[in-house]
Amino acid sequence: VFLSLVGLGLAGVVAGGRFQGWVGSAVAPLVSQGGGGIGALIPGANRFRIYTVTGALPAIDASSYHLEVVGLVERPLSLSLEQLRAMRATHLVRDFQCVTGWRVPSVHWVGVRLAHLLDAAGVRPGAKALNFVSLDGMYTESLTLAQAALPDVIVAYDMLGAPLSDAHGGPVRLYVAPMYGYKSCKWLGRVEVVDRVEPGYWEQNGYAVDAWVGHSNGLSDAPIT
Ligand SMILES: Nc1nc2c(c(=O)[nH]1)N[C@H]1C(S)=C(S)[C@@H](COP(=O)(O)O)O[C@H]1N2
Ligand SMILES: [Mo]
Repeated sequence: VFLSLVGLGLAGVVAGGRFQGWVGSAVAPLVSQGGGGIGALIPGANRFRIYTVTGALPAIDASSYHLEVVGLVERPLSLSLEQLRAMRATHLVRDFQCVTGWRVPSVHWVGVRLAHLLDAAGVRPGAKALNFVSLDGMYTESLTLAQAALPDVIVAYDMLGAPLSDAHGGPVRLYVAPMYGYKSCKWLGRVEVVDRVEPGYWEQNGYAVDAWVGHSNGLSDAPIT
């Protein structure tokens, strides 16, 4: 299982890579960032690997940013960062796990529950799922409406005690706490309410659409790093 996941990952990165030198960085992450604690002293442990399938890190202007919530809704939303920050905040502290095995313990996130945004927009009859579209122009993700209603699925604007950095998908990314990292779409620009699940970027490259940590992608609950 491990080898096939690695194979899939590399194939996906190569297929998504457009820039010279990017293939070389597929095995090593683009950047590693300290998650704090003892792991910060051990190379490769307790660190985020910064991922981007385009080979570039978008820098999105927070002052003109808007999150669109569109599709099968009564009231399409276009929310500035200020408006998002004015909504009721949800704080989460969870381990962050990539399906390839790295894990960062006890990461603090702040954002707005996706369920809250969907209530504000008013989901129309016939809606079944959500598409998440990244402002990087390439990455997409999906959730069923039932998954999106979970209390630990948020549209995040703070992470690690600070506004989300460009590298981590700022100013706003999705954070799906109960699922592997690939569900947590960075540089989130648009949420589309749709009538069926459309598999996202990595799901078209072989990963499970239902990405529950410990119960998907052939993995068990045991720590893998
Ligand atoms: N837009 C975008 N979102 C993305 C990715 C990506 O390449 N592009 N990678 C995903 C994967 S596989 C993981 S594990 C996490 C990594 O988050 P980080 O780059 O903040 O460490 O982002 C997810 N969201
Ligand atoms: Mo990942």
